[in-house]
Amino acid sequence: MRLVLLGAPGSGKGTQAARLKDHLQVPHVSTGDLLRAEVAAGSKLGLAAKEVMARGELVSDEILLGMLEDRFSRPDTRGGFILDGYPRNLAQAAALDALLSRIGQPMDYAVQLEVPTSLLVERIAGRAKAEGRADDNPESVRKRLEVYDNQTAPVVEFYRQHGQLTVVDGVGGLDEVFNRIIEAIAPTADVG
Ligand code: B4P
Repeated sequence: MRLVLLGAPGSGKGTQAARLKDHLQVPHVSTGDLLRAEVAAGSKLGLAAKEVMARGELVSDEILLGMLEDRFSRPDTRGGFILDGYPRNLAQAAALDALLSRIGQPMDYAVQLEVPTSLLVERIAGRAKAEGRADDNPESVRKRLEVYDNQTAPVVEFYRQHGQLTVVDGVGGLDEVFNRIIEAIAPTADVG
């Protein structure tokens, strides 16, 4: 199963990807997590990404594609994956499509988690208190939501046009949303 989770910041992509990974027995590939690991390690890439992320802006497409190619070259993704955080603009969507065709692993599903903005802000504020992530402050959150509307929302149309999109209501408890996703991908959920 090859699945990409789409949705605004705070829509539950990372949260649901962690659960789907256990259920579908495929790795969770989160570009946010990969970038935060680079920042924590103090690598050259991490140094380049740190300030950009803290401001709530997008890290360069070039860095992201290189990181993703590297991740997909590891054997654990051969049986499928759950991608979270990528693509975030149309150029990334096209690059991903080309990469997956090249490695013979076309996407099965793009799942869009729909959550109203007021709830997104509330959830991220909750995480800010619990985890203190550098980009969860009000100014960066405002920027992240703006970037989502301007650059990432068109990606949803990209997958709709490719016949891969399924929209899921992301409002509700963690299990409730999880069960909706499983139902939406049910026809191939046992493919592995
Ligand atoms: P990400 O790490 O992808 O962060 P995010 O979009 O904010 O979503 P996340 O997955 O963490 O949160 P979730 O919705 O699960 O990106 C961070 C930054 O990295 C970007 O701003 C950018 O700078 C950079 N970046 C990453 N990918 C990039 C790319 N492709 N190109 C360029 N730059 C890139 O959860 C949020 C909160 O809601 C959590 O506290 C969770 O517990 C809570 N929650 C989730 N589901 C809930 C539910 N059903 N009910 C109640 N609370 C819930």
